[in-house]
Amino acid sequence: MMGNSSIINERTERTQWFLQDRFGMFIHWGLYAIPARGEWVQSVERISNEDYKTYFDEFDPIRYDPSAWARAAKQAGMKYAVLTAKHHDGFCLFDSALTDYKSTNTRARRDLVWEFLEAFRAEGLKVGLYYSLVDWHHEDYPAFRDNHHPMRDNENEKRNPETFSQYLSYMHGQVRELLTNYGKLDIMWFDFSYGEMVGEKWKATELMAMIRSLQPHIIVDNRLESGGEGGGSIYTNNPLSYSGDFASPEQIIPPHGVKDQDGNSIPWEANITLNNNWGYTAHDLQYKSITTVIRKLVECVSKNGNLLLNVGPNAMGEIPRDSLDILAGVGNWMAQNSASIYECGQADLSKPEWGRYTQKGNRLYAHIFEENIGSINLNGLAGRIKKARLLADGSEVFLNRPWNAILFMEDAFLSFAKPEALTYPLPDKR
Ligand code: FHN
Repeated sequence: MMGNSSIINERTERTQWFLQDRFGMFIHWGLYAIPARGEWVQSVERISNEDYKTYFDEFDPIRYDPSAWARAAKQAGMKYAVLTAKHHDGFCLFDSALTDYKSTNTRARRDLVWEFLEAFRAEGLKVGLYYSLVDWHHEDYPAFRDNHHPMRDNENEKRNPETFSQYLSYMHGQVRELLTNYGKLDIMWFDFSYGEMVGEKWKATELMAMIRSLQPHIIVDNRLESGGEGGGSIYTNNPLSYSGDFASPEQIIPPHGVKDQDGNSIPWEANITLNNNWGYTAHDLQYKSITTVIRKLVECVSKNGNLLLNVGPNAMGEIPRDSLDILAGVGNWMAQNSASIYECGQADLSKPEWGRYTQKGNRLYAHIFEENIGSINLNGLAGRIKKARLLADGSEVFLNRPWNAILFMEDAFLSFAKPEALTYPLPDKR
């Protein structure tokens, strides 16, 4: 079936930089950093807007330094960043003319989005904004009904769903503000559709027409039609104007990447937390290790995908130290191995049992996850690779007998997707 080739062709052109950059920072920040129990705290604990306003009255991130955030992202090897301009609680981190519920009306009296964009652009990173379709604060947004999204007390019941179109005018108006008043944006990250609230329920065709008219180059995720579980017309070869430019699997890396119904790879980005929460939590200390993050990044790229790795700054405006330490460790690995990530994608070879491959042109990168390099057998590649070097220092990788494969690629570079392995003794030269 002929797909909607013009939309697919435009999507391919718009996402070129995205598929080259591969690695970005997700930033969930807002009033919820004060209760420090995650970004859904208002809903899960059924806090009324009146009680939640305590945090609005108090919010004053005196140590907010987006340049420090940008430097941490850049050092980690990240090439772009996406900040929550408005999350589900409706609090706007930008100076919207359409609401008083915004950071410029808090003690901070700062346009936090503007400062973020300026700081990350100054470090050479591309910038995106996350915007929640869901809004627990706006008087015309109807409550969720199913118990999957526990809502606050039934103050929402007083709201008249028929005035939902008023909310849509507000939502579209704020998106227009972000795309008009904040310079060139590279990504618009909507979140999220659910139940019957998909596509035209958000007046998505009209919204996307406005977005494309204001910033034609911008790339948009697929959540005008889906939630974190995936879905929507982006998976077909006949996408709609609001299908989005990339799929957004959440907290998972799809086993075979993301492909359309004909098996064609489509742009995708796994968004993943460093611990178990998107928003700052004082108690969640279950952080992923540096090795785990590196392996997730390698796995995404090995399947033609991106990794959007989340940080949740605290109420003072600081990225938590645990998160910074992990980013620094990932950055140390990227400093020596980023050639196996940037502009790379799925290899022509199937996944080896000892790790993963990524590839750029005729250069193959073998990412070794296993401890003992000697047990790894490249015989299946015999006659196919001419030489192999260790990516970290360019040293010749002396291929002991199981390795005496002459591999097909012009040259193969071995990266150790485990930072400790960088010092792992290679087999004695024979
Ligand atoms: O409900 C949100 C959640 O708080 C977070 O923003 C994630 C990030 O992908 N998106 C929604 C859950 O799918």
